[in-house]
Amino acid sequence: MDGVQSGIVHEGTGGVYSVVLEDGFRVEATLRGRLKQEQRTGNRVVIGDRVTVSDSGESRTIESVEARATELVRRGRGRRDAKILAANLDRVFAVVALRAPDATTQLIDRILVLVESSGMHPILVLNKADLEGAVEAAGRLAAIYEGIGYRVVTTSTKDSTGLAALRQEICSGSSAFIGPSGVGKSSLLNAIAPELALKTGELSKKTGTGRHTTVGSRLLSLECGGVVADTPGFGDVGLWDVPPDMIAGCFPEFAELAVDCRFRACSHLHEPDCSVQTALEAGRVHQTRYASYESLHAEAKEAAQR
Ligand SMILES: Nc1nc2c(ncn2[C@@H]2O[C@H](COP(=O)(O)OP(=O)(O)OP(=O)(O)O)[C@@H](O)[C@H]2O)c(=O)[nH]1
Ligand SMILES: [Mg+2]
Ligand SMILES: [Zn+2]
Repeated sequence: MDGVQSGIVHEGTGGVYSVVLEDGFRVEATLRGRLKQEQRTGNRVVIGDRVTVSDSGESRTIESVEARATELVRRGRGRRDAKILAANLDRVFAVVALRAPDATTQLIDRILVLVESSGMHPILVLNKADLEGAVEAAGRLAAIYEGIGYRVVTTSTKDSTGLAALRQEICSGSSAFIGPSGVGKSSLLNAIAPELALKTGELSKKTGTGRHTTVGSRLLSLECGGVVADTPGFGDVGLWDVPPDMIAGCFPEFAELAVDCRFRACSHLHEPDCSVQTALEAGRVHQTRYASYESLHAEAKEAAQR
């Protein structure tokens, strides 16, 4: 059976890629030599990539990779560490837990910036709304983030809060769930689409954090339509190699104000006539957001000097 078909990469481990072809069949394929070369230079084939696959009858080979519409990038320490988590996503859900482990605005801002630095606007999911004190925390956080323009969905896999709203959003196009370990990313996907039967894990008794139950990102086909990536929780959400002057652009409410700063390249840290600082003093920019900006900017600057 000869011929070339296009498809989407759903999984890739140890040099073997699982590709769902246009006709719905799932096949395993390896990379054409030329692509392997690119792989080594960092331009890796990732989940969500649209590829063409040839079939020799005995084996299947990925022949080409289409240009990506979007790339979700997690930058590491040093530019070479930049890791593309997924390609061609329509939307990203930044998932945190209101309790166990408690989300802080610092953590949320870091995750939002990670997605914004890839040019996408995440949807914020506040999970574990059933736990004590969680509803109050959800109200506080929703006020901040909805005020900036983010869509916020409060959920619980235990009492089904928000699941219908979430289901509606992931049943078309392609989505990814990202966030720390133990916040309930896999549990949420199981609650929305029980056919997935994903592995979920208890929290560590000692630290109250997740145990990194999900290993490796996979794109999953949902019965309701749409594909979704369940990703491993990241423990350390710091030190991405985003150029320092790109950080302000990852805070949508700053970008809007920045046009009125006296200097075009204003860092919003110490310049005179800075409209972000003016808005901060007037209470129109949240102190927690500004604090996150300061620390992420400092981190990015430090990383750039290394
Ligand atoms: N109380 C409560 N617990 C939840 C909720 N959702 C998930 N959990 C619990 O949180 C723990 C971690 O859930 P997982 O779904 O494995 O978390 P994860 O984000 O996929 O974690 P990693 O795969 O390690 O990144 C499990 O013990 C779940 O039962 C929720 O809405 N409420
Ligand atoms: Mg998981
Ligand atoms: Zn400014």
